[in-house]
Amino acid sequence: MTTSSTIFSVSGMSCGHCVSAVTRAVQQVDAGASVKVDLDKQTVAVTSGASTDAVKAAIEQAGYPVKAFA
Ligand SMILES: [Cu+2]
Repeated sequence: MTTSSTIFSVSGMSCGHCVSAVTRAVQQVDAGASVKVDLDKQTVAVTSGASTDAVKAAIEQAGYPVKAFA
């Protein structure tokens, strides 16, 4: 499986609960995903074999709108 790294700009993350909610959501798509949340920058850096669209959908379903990704 090829992995790629994507940085998502995500709205509404404010505390450790948000960090674990977003991390859990991404890891439901890919249990082996690396997820790094930066609350100051409001970004989520994901290294995963799952598609960008699938990860974006998972973050949004957890309740955090994705504004952009690159
Ligand atoms: Cu929170």
